[in-house]
Amino acid sequence: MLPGCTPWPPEYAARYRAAGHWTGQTLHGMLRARAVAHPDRVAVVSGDRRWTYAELDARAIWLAAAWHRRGLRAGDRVVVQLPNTAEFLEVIFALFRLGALPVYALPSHRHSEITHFCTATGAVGYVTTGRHAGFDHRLLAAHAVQHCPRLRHVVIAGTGDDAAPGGAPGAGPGSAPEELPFGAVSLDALRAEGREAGAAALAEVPEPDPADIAFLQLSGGSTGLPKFIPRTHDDYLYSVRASAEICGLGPDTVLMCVLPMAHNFPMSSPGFLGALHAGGRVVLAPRATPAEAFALIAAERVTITSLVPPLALLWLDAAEAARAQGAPDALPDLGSLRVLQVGGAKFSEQAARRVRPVLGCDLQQVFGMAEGLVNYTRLDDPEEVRCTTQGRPISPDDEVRVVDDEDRDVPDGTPGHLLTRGPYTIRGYYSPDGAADAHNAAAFTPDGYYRTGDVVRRTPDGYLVVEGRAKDQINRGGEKIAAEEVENHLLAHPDVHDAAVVAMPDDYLGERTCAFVVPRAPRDQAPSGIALKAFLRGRGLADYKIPDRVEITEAFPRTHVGKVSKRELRQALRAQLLARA
Ligand code: J2J
Repeated sequence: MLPGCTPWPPEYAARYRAAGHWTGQTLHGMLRARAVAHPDRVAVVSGDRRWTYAELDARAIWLAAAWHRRGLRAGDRVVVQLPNTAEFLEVIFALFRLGALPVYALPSHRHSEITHFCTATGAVGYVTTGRHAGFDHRLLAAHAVQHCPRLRHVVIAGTGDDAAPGGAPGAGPGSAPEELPFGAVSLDALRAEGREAGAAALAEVPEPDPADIAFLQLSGGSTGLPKFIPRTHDDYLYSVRASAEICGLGPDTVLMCVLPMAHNFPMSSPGFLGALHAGGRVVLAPRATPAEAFALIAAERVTITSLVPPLALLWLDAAEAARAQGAPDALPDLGSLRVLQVGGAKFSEQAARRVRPVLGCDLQQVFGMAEGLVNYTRLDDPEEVRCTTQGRPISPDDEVRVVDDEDRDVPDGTPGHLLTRGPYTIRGYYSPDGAADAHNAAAFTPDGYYRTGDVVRRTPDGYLVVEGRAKDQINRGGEKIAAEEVENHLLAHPDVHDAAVVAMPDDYLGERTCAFVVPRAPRDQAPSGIALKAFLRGRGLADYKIPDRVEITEAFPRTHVGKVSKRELRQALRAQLLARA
């Protein structure tokens, strides 16, 4: 196994194999099997492009061949930062074929995050795009090349104009020849190189070991910098296969990806991997607005999609508003949609109850985490269970404990900390040269349970209800923000003496971020909120991590052991918001 990763103890690995959970297939092996079984079926729809299974597999092989010729090897890490376009699939399956590891970055990440991903994982490659959502990612590539000396393979998928149909900048036929600085190569050129070399170039390259790490996923985190989650082919494919079954996927499935593909939820719960596993079709939505998403659902006859709660609310409101207009074309035909999955943050019961009447499909709540454990309400659960719980675990071998502050089990119905271990939950974060050892000692129990940081209540029939959170994190509409990461950036400001970042309630996003700041200088000379936000942007922090609100204060309330009392800060904030409302 990749050095720096914690394997399952051998007796557990043996058990998971004996139970048929771990089947010894790689992620690329899965695609290959489908491409052999039904080569001509459409695998992915991305703008006006439709790739069959055979085409997706062929493209992945070409890229793998080109990368291999250029020296990329099994175990190498490659940061992948691509929007929802077909190239995302092509790139990750090429890396899976080689046994090189994608490190999944979000399109919204900026140079602070990208540099950290590259250096902390020792990445030798970085794949990004041209212009996307008004931002030129080549700037990030240039910055990464300058600050990460190990980077040798920088690849740009397309050049610009993210308004182009298909959302794949410049990737279509007839795109202009590309001038790429800093030794980068375009994905198109790389693919062409591999195509010329042919699949034979990979003849001597073995498929990776299915028990080894397939990729590094980002942790939502609660401490300084994001941690990396190492997932094996075996464990991930189990969660994908079992999810596809729970969600009723089959060859007729048309699964639309609206959330960023790098997130664990749209990737594997059951996500695009689940749809490919089932031999279905993946439709990539470049944007999540109701107008665009509804039109795509109608045009492609989408059967299932997954959203975070704020997007689900937006869709519900838009559908209701369109119906209220009464015009026959105001709302596209959503009749093909069978299941709307909602997860990533708590979905209120009130909103949950609107899904069937407004969108005409079943709601499935999903409570998962990139570290492993995923819970689903089942499609045949009573309405009550689907609207009031966050589901139950995928696997009979998921071990779930709900405990008090001293790690003692609490009875069903009592809120407590959720601990879990099982056939697809990691035993440790990626810790090259011991970098995450201290964090691992805190985040896992000695007997291998992952401390999720979530506070849940278990119902007598084994369903989980999320009650809150014990980790120092803000869940901003499904995007996770580690308070300490933002605090550390604020502390780098010369005029900031101390900083504490907390969640504040928000009707739409569930939570937003508020930064309390103690300035060095007297209050009237303190930096403004606007200046502090600009400072954070300048440090290359992703936009979703920039605090929504900044409060300048003279001192922080303290707990009896002298720590900043975030609970009191949250209470004060709530009182302040109420007073202003
Ligand atoms: C409340 N909190 C939730 C829910 C996740 C499927 C679905 C989601 C994720 C995900 C995922 C929640 N209600 N329904 O990886 O495969 C919060 C919890 C959890 C954290 C994990 C998947 N669903 N959460 O959101 O790694 O706090 O994964 O521990 O991004 O999101 O975040 P993440």
